[in-house]
Amino acid sequence: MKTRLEQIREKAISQISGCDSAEKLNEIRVAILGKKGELTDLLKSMKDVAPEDRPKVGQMVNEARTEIERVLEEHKSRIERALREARMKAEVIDVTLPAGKAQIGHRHPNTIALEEVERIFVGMGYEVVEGSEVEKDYYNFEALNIPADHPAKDEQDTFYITCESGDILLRTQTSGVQVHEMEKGRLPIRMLAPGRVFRSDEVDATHSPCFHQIEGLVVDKHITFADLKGTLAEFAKELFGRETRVKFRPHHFPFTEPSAEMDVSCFKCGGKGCRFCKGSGWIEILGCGMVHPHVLEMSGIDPEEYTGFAFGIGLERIALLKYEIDDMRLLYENDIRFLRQF
Ligand code: 2NL
Repeated sequence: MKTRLEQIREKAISQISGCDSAEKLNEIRVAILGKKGELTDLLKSMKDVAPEDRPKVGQMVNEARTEIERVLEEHKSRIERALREARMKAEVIDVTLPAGKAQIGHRHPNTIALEEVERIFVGMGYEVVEGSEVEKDYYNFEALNIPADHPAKDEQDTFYITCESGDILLRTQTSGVQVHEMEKGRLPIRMLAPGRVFRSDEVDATHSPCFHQIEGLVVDKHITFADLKGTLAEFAKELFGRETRVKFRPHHFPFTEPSAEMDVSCFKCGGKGCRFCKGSGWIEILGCGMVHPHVLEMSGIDPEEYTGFAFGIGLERIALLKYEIDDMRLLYENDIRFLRQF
């Protein structure tokens, strides 16, 4: 029995020291110390030992067990230490390596143009107000004197949102923001309403189903068409250069009366006519007019006491013109190589 014990002990120690993984170490432990292990088997043969020798033999088995457990434990920590060291070696960070170049973004031409327009009007005392891109039919059309049979209301042109009431849409202009402002009844108003607008258009060089508009509104006592002309002429000079001249052509919008479109003298050729202005010397930049009395009235403002002017500018159009970009699609691709040029 003593010899057998000695054999088990020696075999165990040699197996353990030759082992290189925690899993194998556990297998060895089960094979020797487990329920069906060799040492456990040996204990079961105690019945064959003479009763007077049993305490001595029992002690020997226990000592062997304790030693094997100690060797197992020691070897386990050795394996763990080796693993940890190998991992640390692999993970070493070379702090002297040059840093990778971080890709930084760039402001979008739309953003640059918008901030420029906002700067000019804020300088004249206007407040910038942002509203909701989802609007009720009333605020987008009806309150603006756009009749129910107006072609703009056609489902071909406007994105309607399917819902029970059927009167929710994606705004086609930012005018709703100004209607909400007029309804609050805090007068006078001098405001700018920039934002995304939506129309059911196919994408091409000059169209997109989602683009940006900047609308302006002034409502006060004694506002005349002269105020509109002076304000927008000053805006054009600030945006395109002091030498810029403006020209107003009669136009029609349902929400203004009278209405006009404003052209600026071509900032490439100074008005002589070139490829940029298609030979005319003039470039169209916005639509404007005196707020229709009916529009004021619907929002609770007395048109006998108050008058106003309003205008709408296509932001993409300004960005394309100012930065001489010939295709609107470039503005939506966000290619950093393109954006970095402005
Ligand atoms: C254009 C024309 C325009 C307005 C927008 C407006 C808003 C209210 C009342 C009256 Cl609340 N008018 N907005 C007025 C004239 C023209 O936009 O061609 N935009 C790109």
